[in-house]
Amino acid sequence: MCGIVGYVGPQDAAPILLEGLGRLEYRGYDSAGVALSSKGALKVRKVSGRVADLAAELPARFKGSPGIGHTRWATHGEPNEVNAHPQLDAAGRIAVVHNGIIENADELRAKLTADGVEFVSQTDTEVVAHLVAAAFAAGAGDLEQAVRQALRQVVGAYGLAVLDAEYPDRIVIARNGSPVLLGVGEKEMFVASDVAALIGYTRQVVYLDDGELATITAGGYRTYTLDDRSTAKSPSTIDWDVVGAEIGDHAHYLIKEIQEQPRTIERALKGRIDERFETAHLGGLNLSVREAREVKRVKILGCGSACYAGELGAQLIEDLARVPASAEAASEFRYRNPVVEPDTLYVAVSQSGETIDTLAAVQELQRKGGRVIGIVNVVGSTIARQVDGGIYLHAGPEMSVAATKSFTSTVAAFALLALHLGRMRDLSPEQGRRIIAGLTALPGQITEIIERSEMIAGVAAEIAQSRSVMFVGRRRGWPVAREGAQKLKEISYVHAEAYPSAELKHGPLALISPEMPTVAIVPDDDLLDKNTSTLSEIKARKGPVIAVAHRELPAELADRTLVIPKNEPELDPILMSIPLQILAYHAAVVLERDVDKPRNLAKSVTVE
Ligand code: HGA
Repeated sequence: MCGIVGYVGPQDAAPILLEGLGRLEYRGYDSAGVALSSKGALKVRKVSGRVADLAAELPARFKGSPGIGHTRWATHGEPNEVNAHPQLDAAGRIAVVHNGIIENADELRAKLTADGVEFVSQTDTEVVAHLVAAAFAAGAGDLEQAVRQALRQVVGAYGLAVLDAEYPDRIVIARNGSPVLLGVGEKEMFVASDVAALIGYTRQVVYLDDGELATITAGGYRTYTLDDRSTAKSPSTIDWDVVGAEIGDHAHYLIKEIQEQPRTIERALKGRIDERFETAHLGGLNLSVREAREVKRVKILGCGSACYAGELGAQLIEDLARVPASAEAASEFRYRNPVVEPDTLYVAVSQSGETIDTLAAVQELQRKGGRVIGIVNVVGSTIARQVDGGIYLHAGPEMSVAATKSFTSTVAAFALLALHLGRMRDLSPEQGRRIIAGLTALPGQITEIIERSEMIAGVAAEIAQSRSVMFVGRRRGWPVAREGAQKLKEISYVHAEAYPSAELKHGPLALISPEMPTVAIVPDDDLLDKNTSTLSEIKARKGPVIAVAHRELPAELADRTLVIPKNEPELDPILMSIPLQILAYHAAVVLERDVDKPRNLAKSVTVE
């Protein structure tokens, strides 16, 4: 969600801030703003709208350094220019950009108002600017002390950056629950809420931890805590595939990321297949063979597509390792006082590694002594650092809000984990070889599906005209159906529902009519007869059927079949989800939606 960028150094900050904010656009936002320090005063510009609108607003003389910038995804107060960040104190001396939510903002606002402060915005963020000013009024000796005093009164989540006209050499940054990191340059320093903003500037970053603050100046940085204890931190180098973040000649990031999947699956598998012992080698799990053998249960947590990928992961683990496994929405898990068992392995799934609900679930688990591993794409992200071990997807930056390559890579990572756990239990070498052969066949088969995009686009144009679409699947097809429905609704805004096929007649069959098409996942497996019965039931109610299947289905069962190549039954879901991504993409294009930045959504959900 919303983004923060900051710069201090010899260059003019504005172009750097605008470029950084542009790189964070994919996260979703509704307004943008920047503040610069110039000749002892602050210059501020904000717009309700896009970063390009902000750039167009800036006069040529809008120059200075240091500077801070923000893209806002409103939580408190409607998205408009006044509520956009930076938020200022009454004197216009202090500017604050903030991601997160100040939970006691009302209380603080009331207290400040009683002291005579007049608020101009409806945001929770504005209280921080006034609190910093109040700390100075109460005698704080420097900006760091004022920010620390202010934040000691704040309850809630924040990643924030503070600029003070009286301290034109620095920016003070703080983190509690919402990511911020520092970028280390040559005689210049950056701050960002997401490494994407720093592409092209530096690969040296310092991640702040919760409860930590930092001061950056052109000459370097210092990190410390709220009670001013120093926390020495050295930079790490980000492994960021710059090319991966560029849109190239694709119309949208989404289609680029769909088409990248042969390569991203290859990268997820690279160096992890052990042909000699027919198993997977996962160096980052930090789990000895003995510990892995003692795992009695696996519980997977994620939100949205990460949760659906987790449902497929649970089936893979049960199938291959015969260890009971289940997946649950992290956003629910964290609030239900879960029973945490020592012999359960918990797996947190998050593309960004910043999903606040998943992070909170991880922290709750660790507080109760649970062992958690992560399946994460963004290296060095908060969840990646918080967990006890894990598997990186290495899928490269996923810029489009809707998950595509991260979904399939997550399932591939689960297949490796399941193979690893399976081969140290009862999965035979022959079965291990079968799965390895299946995994290595995936990239070529994905390419074959992508080559059929034109036919899928034709079906998408029909689907786009529907008000509502049903997705059904059984067993492994069920999470595929859920993810397919999710993709369609999030990017095309066509209503979609997913049901386990056998549940249709327990209710939703009442919806089936010639106006409501059904997308059915129909793999050529032992449940084929059951699945074809479901199709007959739908066709008997004159519901149009689009099947995703291994061979063309007869007209009495399906109006259209999206034929995909056959892999191993356990791995088929990876292939079956790809035509559904392509279907959703083309439906969204036909409907002229903002494909990469669907309304109301954000890429990494860092607020509750
Ligand atoms: N609560 C602040 C910041 C919003 C945010 O973090 N969005 O992701 C506001 O509403 O301005």
